[in-house]
Parts: sequence; C-alpha cells; structure tokens
Amino acid sequence: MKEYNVAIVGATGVVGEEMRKVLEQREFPVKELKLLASARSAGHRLTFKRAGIIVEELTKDSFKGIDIALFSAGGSVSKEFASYAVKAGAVVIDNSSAFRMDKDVPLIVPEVNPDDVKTHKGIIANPNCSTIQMVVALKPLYDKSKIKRIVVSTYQAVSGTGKEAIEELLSQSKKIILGENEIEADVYPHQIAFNLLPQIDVFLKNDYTKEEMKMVNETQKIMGDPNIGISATCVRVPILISHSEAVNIETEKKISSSEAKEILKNAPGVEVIDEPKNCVYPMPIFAVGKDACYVGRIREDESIKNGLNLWIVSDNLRKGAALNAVQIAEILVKRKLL
Ligand code: 3JN
Repeated sequence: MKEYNVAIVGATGVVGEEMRKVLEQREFPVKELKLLASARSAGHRLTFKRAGIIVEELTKDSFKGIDIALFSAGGSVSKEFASYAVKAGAVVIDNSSAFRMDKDVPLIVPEVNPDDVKTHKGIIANPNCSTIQMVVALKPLYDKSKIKRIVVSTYQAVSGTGKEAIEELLSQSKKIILGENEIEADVYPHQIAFNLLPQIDVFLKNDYTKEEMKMVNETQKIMGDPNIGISATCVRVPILISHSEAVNIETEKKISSSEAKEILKNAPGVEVIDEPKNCVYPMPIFAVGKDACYVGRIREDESIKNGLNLWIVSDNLRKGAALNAVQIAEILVKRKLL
C-alpha cells in the first residue's frame, strides 16, 4: 500500500496531539510524520508508533516532500503558512476557520458531503466542532425530509479552547473546593468553574458570537442549502471534553420520533442512545475518546406540526476536530486524490 508523508502543524496543541493519536489508531498509511509547532515547542520529543519524533519549528520551508499537512494551530498560522504547504505539493486539511467560507475551499464532513473533496485546489477545511456533530446527526434526517429551521443550544467543553483552558478549569475548581476566595480568570472573561458562560469566541455586530455564526454559515455550506434557517446559542460549560447540543428542527414533511430513531440507528457516524425509562441518554463523560456522534432524547416537538428535538453529544477533539480531519485524508487516499 502506498504511504504518505504527513505533517501536523500545531503538533503540541490538544487537537494536534489527538491527530497524532488518531493517525496511529486508524493505521493511516504514514511513511514519515513531521511534527511542527512554534519555536517555543520545538525540540520536544513526542512518540508515534512507539518511535520518538522531535518537534520542529514551523517555517515556510517545512513542507518539502509532504503529501498531507494537517493544520491545527489557529487561523493566523493557517493564513500565513498553508500556501507554502500547497506550493510544496501538499494537500492542506485545515482545522481553523481561516478558509472555511472561501468559495474555492471545500468544507467537509465525510458522512455528509464527501464528494465535495473533488473540488479542492490544495486546501480542504475542517468545520467547527459544534457544526460537525450537528450535521452528522441532521443530514440523514434532512435526506428524509428537508429541514426548514434549526434551533440549537450548545454546551461546549473547555478543551475547545485549548490546554490553558483545561488548566484554568482544573485550578479554579481546586481552589473553590478548598474554600479559597481569590479566583482568577485569565483564559475566559469570567470564572468557568461551577459556572456557565453564554459566550464562545467574540461578539459580532448582530450580538451573536462568532461561534454561533460559524454554526449558521458552515451548516448551510456543508448541507448545500443556504435556505435552512439556523439560530444558535453557544455556551461554555465546566466540562473537560465533549460538546453537547440540544437541537430542535422543523422539517417540511413529518418525521415521527420512531422514524427518526430508525433513520439515525442506520446513519453513518451516529449511535443512538435513547432509553428514557432507564435514564439512558448520551452524556459527555461517556463520549470522551470515542468516535461516534451520540444521539438521544429523540422526541417530537409537540408545539409545531413537523418538529423534532434531539440531544447530540460527541468528543470535540475527535469527531469535532482530529478524527474528522483524518477521515478527510482517508477519502483523499481512497479516491486517489493525492
Ligand atoms: O470553543 C470551542 O469549543 C471550539 C473552538 C474553536 C475555535 C477556537 C479558536 C479559533 C476556532 C474554530 O475552530 O472555529 C477558531 C478559529 O479557527 O476561528
């Protein structure tokens, strides 16, 4: 089998680390793995398939001989360096929002719009984590009946922000449990431990946050339907890993809750966990380290004619980021698009 030279840009971040893990776990055909990061992290030794790899500083010359470059170092790094990777002949799979809404850049969720990869011109965008898990669960329902409107509230784990946010939640929690009064907030505008923040990313002119508008714009692009109405409220919760979403949809034609369950049971990337009588439903602690989008609490919205409510939970670092990116790379390999 053909093997590929792969680079991870942002290799020491939470998503970069997960990418390395997912490449190994899925036995992606890696010939050589290059780990790239800022000068600050260069020199660190990380392991891949039991071998040590020294992290190198990312420069414009880092991509010679690279076939696939997985970027997860933030939008400004992608904007500065993705073009060098493309010029060197690599296909970039970018986990930032830098290129997601560019007309020339396909925005891919393998279970939803795998064929769009064909249109790539060197860069393929990986959607926002909250968007990915929602469209994986909604696409199979959309295929049964067009979705007219989506109202979603998210409950997002701090790992979506990165390592500093994980440390901040843990250290604030410890202090509070020990009865200390001085709680510092550095990463978020307010204390996150024992609290909820109805703000993810910055506020825009329309008073929605950027995260909320990402969910709107990215969902329309991935589903290929600019007419879906979407209203999102994104909330940061004191959870380490796994995002949860309460999703309400209005469909053109009626889908009963039992039909929805059947459809979702057979949907790729979805697992239905829905036994209300036994208090069984998806929860973030259960989704950590797993690949599926877990769906439960499937029920008809009794306030409208054609409405459904769903609860969707998935590991934001895996399906929401690293796993989706590696699955895109797998499509490229399978379709010989490299
Ligand atoms: O906060 C989360 O749970 C997800 C965060 C995603 C994020 C954080 C900073 C910058 C993104 C993203 O993937 O959209 C970006 C960005 O690339 O704009």
